[in-house]
Amino acid sequence: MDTRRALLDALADGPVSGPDLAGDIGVSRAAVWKAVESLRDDGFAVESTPEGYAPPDDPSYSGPGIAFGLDAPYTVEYHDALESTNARARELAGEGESDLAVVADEQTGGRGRLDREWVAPSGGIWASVLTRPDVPPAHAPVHTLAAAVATTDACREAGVDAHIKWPNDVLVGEDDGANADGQGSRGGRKLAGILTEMEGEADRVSWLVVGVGLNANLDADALPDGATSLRDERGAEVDRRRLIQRLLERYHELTADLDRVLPAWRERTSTLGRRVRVDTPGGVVEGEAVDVRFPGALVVETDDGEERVIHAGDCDHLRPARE
Ligand code: BT5
Repeated sequence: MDTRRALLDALADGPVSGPDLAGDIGVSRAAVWKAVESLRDDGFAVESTPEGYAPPDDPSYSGPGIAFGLDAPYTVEYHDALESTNARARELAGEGESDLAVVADEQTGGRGRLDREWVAPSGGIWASVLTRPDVPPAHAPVHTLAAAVATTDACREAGVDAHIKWPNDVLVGEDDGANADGQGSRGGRKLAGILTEMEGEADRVSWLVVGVGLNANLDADALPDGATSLRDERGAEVDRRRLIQRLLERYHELTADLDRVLPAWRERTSTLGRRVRVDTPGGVVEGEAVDVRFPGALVVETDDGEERVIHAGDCDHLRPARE
């Protein structure tokens, strides 16, 4: 694995001959050749040119393709199909791994929050990042918010005007409040969702898995009602490799400096300032969403002027109160 990584780094600077590679990396020429073959087997089509080995012009959406040029310290484990990238990342956490992104082209048993089903056919971006941040377990939710910001930014760079609905849905489109029947609206069409899982010790997170499901090159028709995809919104395919690289880089940047997360989240949300109804484990809370507070709680001002701080729940955007 290390030789492969070193090879990917060396190839980023242009064609290199086998002997030069062996010298630079400090392995035998046979080991270089083996690593080249192994990258090719994994879908990274290393070319043989007169000047030496060269990277493919347009690397595929694959493990080495995503790792190539990635400006974030994650190892990438790629699967064509997997039950759930979160489940796989949890398994790897149990084996002591860290700083790793599990990516699948298709998930056969993707999960949302509260064990809800997450539909994840081939063509989406289904990824889970495993880290071991040195923070208390209670601070874990800020990582979920960081992932929502990272996902939103990657979508915006791809030309889709995404926004965040508390806590971590990434949506597109008009947020026009309740339907005629008084039910809350989803606040737009759902482009992405995030599922965070962790194990904590008394004062420190042991491992943290943040799973992002982003509908990239999919037909909304193949997804649950209320969902949309980047391809449907832009009318053109997205480059999934670049998109996930941006997402991982942004997530790494934000989680390296957690103070930046909340301000960035506030700038990208459509929830603050709205009338909301939040279904929490302790009952329904209705009022105006006035702020988000570390590590990710929603502050709601109810009609009787009470301030409620909500740590978890499903949030609906409502029509403004009677004039
Ligand atoms: C979420 O749950 O939004 C979190 C989804 C996290 C999925 C990622 S994919 C990579 C990683 N591996 C996993 O197994 N999971 C993570 P929640 O807020 O509970 O929303 C779930 C609801 O969204 C479902 O009940 C459906 O109504 C809807 N839904 C399911 N699949 C969808 C899709 N592809 N796009 C939009 N909405 C979907």
